[in-house]
Amino acid sequence: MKTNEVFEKLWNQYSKKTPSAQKVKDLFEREGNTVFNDHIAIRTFNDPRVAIEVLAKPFIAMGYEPIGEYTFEAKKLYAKHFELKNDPTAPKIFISQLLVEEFSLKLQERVKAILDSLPNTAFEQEDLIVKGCLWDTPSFEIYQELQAESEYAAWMYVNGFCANHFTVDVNKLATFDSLEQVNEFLKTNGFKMNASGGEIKGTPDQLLEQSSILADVVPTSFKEGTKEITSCYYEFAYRYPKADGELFTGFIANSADKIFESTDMKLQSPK
Ligand code: OOG
Ligand code: NI
Repeated sequence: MKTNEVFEKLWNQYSKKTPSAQKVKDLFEREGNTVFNDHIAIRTFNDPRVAIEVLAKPFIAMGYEPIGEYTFEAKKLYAKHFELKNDPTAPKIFISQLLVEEFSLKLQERVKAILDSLPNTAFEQEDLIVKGCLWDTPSFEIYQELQAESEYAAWMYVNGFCANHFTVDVNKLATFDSLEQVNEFLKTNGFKMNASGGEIKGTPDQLLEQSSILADVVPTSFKEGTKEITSCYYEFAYRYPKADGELFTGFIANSADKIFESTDMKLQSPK
C-alpha cells in the first residue's frame, strides 16, 4: 500500500467510528487552520501473530524506522514509536501491545481463543491495521470480564485493529498559539477533555505537551445486543525545540500513560 493510501484508509475508518474527530477538524478548518497530523497510535496484543513487529510492517515498507521504546508497568503495556527518517513532516507512528502473560490465566486464555478463532492468513493481510475487530461479534460478558483486569484489553477486544487516535499538530495551527488555547476552544464547543493527570500532560521542559478529548461512546454490536462503548479519540500535541533547534519528535511515557485512558469507560460520565 502507498503511504497516502494507508493514512487515508486509517482516517476513513477512524473518522467513521469517531464522529467527534471530524467535527473538531471541521471546526479548526472553519477558523482558518489547515490540520496536520502529528502521529497516530495502534494497539495490539503481544502474541507473535499480531505483535508490534507485525503491525509495523506496512510502515517499515514505507521506510519508517523504530526510534523510541516505552514501558507502562501498571498498565502492563510496551510500546514503540516509528519515524520516517527522510521526511520529518510524515506522521509518527506509536504502536503499543498488551503484555498478555502478565495478566490472569483467564485473560491469557481469552486472548488466545480470540486469535485462535482466525486462520493465520488473517494476520498476513497487508491491511491488517485497518481490519478492526476481525473476530466474531464480541460478547458483552467477556468484554466486562476483560475490563475488570484491563480497560485496554477490553477496548482491543471490541475495537481491534485501527488508529485509536489521530493527533492535531498544534504547532502548525494558524489561529492558536498554545495547547491551553486549543483546550479552551474544545471545551467551549462542548467537547470533554481527558483530565486524568491534568488536562495538559507534559511540560515545556519535557519538550512535549499533550491533551485529548475523551473517546466517543458509540452503539456497538455484542452477542447480547447493542451496547454503548468507547471507540476512538482525538489528541492535540505541542512540541518544543531541542538544543539543536529541531522539534522534539519522541513521546513521554508518563504522559502517554494518561493519554491511554482516553478510551477508558471509567472516565465517561454516567448517562
Ligand atoms: C496511545 C497513548 C499514548 C501518546 O501520544 O503519548 C499516546 C493509545 O491510546 O493507544 O498516543
Ligand atoms: Ni498519542
